[in-house]
Amino acid sequence: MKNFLSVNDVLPLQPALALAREVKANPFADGELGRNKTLLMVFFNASLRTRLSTQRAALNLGMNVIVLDINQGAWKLETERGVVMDGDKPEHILEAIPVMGCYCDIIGVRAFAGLHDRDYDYREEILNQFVQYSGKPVFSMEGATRHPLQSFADLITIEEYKKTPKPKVLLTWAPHPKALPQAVPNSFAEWINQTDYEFVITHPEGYDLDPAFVQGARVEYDLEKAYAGADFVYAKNWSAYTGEPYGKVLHADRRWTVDARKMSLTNNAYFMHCLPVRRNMIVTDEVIDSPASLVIQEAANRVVSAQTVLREILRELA
Ligand code: AN0
Ligand code: CP
Repeated sequence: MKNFLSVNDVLPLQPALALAREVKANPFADGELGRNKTLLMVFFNASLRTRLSTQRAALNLGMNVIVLDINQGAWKLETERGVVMDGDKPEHILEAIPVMGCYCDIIGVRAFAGLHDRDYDYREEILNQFVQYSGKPVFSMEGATRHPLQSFADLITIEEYKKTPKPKVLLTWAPHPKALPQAVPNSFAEWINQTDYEFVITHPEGYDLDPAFVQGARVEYDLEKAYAGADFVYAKNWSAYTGEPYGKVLHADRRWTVDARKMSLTNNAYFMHCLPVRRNMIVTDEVIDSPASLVIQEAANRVVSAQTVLREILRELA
């Protein structure tokens, strides 16, 4: 694997899931693979899980790790081309990226959608410039439009807990007070669309996702029908993608909060969320505190997805 930016970099899925099982069963088997190799993790945005799990994965592989938080202690970076740099940003990404590439063997990048300009976000400008100018393999730690390490961990978790070969997986929008990117639901849809599960997406009118990610999935606006018989309920908030205004909160209707009543319509479904989660907005305490909740197991599997990806990139470097 050269870069890891979307599900397309790990297809076909079954062998990738088998590798993940191997990594999980024997996390220290490749403790020499990363010797004298350095991972640089670059964060344009905050993180708890991605930061710790990816670092842990690299340590399991014997790598050295450097972490750079762009907004804490680094120069502010200009990302637009052709601008007169007379503002508050002293360095351009065009120098900063190749310089970062000089100090490491693999680069992980977190650069969320700005949610101001849909075309700019959906071009994945920042991640793609790292691919183009760093000279090193690059993996996404959540870009503007996808969060593939999360989706890979989600799929590993569903595979571990599914009780039938083709479970019904429901992706539901849920309310949140602030505008959030579409990266997690886009990516989740993109990965689940590669499986033979029954996949249903539900959201209020106006919150449609990019059809490129929804593909053939059934979109169900009726909550009762959407939840009926589900084996997994995957909740996430996202801001508006279609129409105007892009990247805005249209409403935060708490009828969409995942609660025990809706969960009772399911086939004893497990509850999933990538975290961080706002309790009693996205999901009630009762549901997230119940044995049906897999949120901690999902987070634990972030080490597995990151280690599987790093291992495959390191193998190609060796
Ligand atoms: C981010 C998002 O919704 O994309 C990160 C999730 C992993 N969430 C928040 O900013 C709360
Ligand atoms: N799920 C996830 O990526 O969490 P962080 O934003 O804390 O890394």
